[in-house]
Amino acid sequence: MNQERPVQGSLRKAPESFLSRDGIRQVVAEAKSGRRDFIRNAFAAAATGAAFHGAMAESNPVPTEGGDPNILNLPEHSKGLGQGVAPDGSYGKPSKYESDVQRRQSPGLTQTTQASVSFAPLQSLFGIVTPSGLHFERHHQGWWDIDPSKHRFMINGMVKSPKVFTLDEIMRLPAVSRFHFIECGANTAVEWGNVAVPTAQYTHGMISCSEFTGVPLITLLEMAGADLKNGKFVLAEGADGSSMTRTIPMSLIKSGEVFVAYGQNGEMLRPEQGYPLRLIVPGVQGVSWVKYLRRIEVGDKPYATKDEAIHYIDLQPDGLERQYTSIQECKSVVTTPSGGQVLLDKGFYNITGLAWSGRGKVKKVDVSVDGGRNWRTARLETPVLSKALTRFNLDWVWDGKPTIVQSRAMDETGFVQPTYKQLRAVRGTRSIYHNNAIQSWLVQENGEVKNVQVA
Ligand SMILES: Nc1nc2c(c(=O)[nH]1)N[C@H]1C(S)=C(S)[C@@H](COP(=O)(O)O)O[C@H]1N2
Ligand SMILES: [Mo]
Repeated sequence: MNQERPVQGSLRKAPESFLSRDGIRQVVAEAKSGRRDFIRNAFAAAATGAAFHGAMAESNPVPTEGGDPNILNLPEHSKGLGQGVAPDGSYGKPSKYESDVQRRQSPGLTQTTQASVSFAPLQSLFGIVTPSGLHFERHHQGWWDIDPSKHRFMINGMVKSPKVFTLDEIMRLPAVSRFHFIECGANTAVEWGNVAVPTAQYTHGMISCSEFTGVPLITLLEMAGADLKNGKFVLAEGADGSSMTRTIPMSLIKSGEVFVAYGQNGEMLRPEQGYPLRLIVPGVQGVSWVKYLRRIEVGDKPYATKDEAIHYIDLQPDGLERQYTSIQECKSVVTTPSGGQVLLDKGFYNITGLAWSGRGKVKKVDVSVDGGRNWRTARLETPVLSKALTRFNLDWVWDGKPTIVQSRAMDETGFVQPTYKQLRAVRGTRSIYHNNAIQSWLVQENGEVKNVQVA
């Protein structure tokens, strides 16, 4: 009896091979030939009295006589000497067996010579922190690795004395470290038009969550003697060629939430994320988190820059545009099971996913496994932090029949994530930004999971 367990990792990885029809067929065929043995083994185990309860018994790996070589034979790594420490001066990397967990460009977007968006592999991640090397990227004019010794940060406008800081000067100041998500306003944009990109990476992968470290902007403004009474807005400007300039309301800065970060997950920011300085604007869409931050100007009105007047506006059903829509509303997505993954058999599965809100903490996540007719409340894993990703989990026994899996988040303000029907009733169909509708994954009878839209 062949005891090889096929397609390990099919649940969480949604490998790229799954994106082609042939790839999916091959994987499913392999899975099925494995599944027959698997079911036979389960029966054998039951007959010999192996103790498993209820649905768990059906889907748990069950060792039997006949023998899995991977348990019977002592592997090389249990017999010999392992490798020494990593080469001196080296930086650690993931296992080679995880090499398909990568940022990727979306098949739903036009491919350009200099790609400007890469998506984080949400379906392969655990917990709430995005590993820095898998953080999504959005560059309007390419990224740079800027020499920190030459980088300068200036505060001017309605201030007593304009001030220029070096990185060292900023790093001497009182620091904060906080976990926050950053979501591009265009995350999930292609789904407005009912373009079904295949995986959670492409539907929702323009979000990431890190522990950022830096100095509250209010501290720096006070040092420059900013007019905090008449100064109602600031302009944040980046040092790359995109002339990225965004208006941030002073109210957010006075709350102490906005900070100038140099740290990301315990080390310096990655170049792709704005090394050596970026603005952190919790809850607000990614575009306002200006990277390569070089200037803050204090002013008394919004600046209506190109990235506020022409881009990042939403065309409404009445023909008018919404402007300055900056908060990322409450949203969630199931990451397993999700598009491109394959369930190998009916039985027990841990449903897991991510929820977030730009207005505070996630209060509750409900999950439906019948296309939205019935909902069960998922477990929120701690920590549940304000304006950070929140992980949810829920027990599920799949009966092997086609079904639709969805999640619906609610935040501490009582806002409930809308269905597509509810969202389109308000926003129409011609928006690009701020799609926070409920995502639906169709689990087919053969175990393949597909992206579908439910009205
Ligand atoms: N200087 C600068 N800041 C920028 C951008 C940019 O192109 N240049 N892109 C913005 C956009 S649209 C988003 S969504 C986020 C992306 O951040 P990330 O690349 O770290 O994921 O950065 C924002 N800040
Ligand atoms: Mo963005």
